[in-house]
Amino acid sequence: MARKFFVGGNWKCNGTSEEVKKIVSVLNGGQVPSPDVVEVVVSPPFVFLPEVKNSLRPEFHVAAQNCWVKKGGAYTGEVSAEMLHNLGIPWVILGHSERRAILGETNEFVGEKVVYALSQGLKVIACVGETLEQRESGSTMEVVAAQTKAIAEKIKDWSNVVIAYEPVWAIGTGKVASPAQAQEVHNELRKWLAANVSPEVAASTRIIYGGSVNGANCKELAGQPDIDGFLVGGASLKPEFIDIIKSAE
Ligand code: G2H
Repeated sequence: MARKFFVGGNWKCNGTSEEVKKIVSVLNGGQVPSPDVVEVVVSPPFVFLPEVKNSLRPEFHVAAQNCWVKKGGAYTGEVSAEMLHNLGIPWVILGHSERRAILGETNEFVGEKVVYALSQGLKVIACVGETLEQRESGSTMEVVAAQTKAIAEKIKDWSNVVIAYEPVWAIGTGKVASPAQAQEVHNELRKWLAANVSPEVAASTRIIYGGSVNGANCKELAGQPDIDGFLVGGASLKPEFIDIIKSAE
């Protein structure tokens, strides 16, 4: 089954309203492949979501960078999946390694968040990935499989899930995984899905790569058979994000 190329821009905790306007204007003015070829989703901080959603070209969509694990209520500082759905925000990024590492989000907690967000009608970009220490000790696939299993054992329908493989050692470090390194994990992950979920889900689920993707390295990564797109951090704040979207062709 053909998997449509997916390019996500994770703005993380960056931007002022002036900067946001500039980024949106670059995105709106960029010549990019048609939405039949590439799905583009940008993820500003919560406070800018409505503004970006309302000013962005209609074929690009927005994602939140997180949401609460269950129904809203007395959870100070949190934003619920229902609120995002109510505002017409279609996507949410869950399980980013910065949240796993800094805020202590466990595999189980991320799995619960994915289930709840899907149940509220959101589509999910679920992040997985190993640390340098885990890679060097040879446990990359074990770590990635455990992170994916915590989601897989709780959901049945994968049609609204994109998996983002983001090796922690490549995030924001300028040290991108080589196309062969990324392809190897994407392929293993797809085999894991085939064996543990179903061959259909393995064939149809998009597995995108994240970690120091930029305008110069995206084309070769995009050429790998199991790399179905990117989750881009730093470079998604710059005009080169347009070149990354173009790597879909
Ligand atoms: C990985 C990525 C975006 P960057 O976190 O999710 O960020 O491209 O800056 O490494």
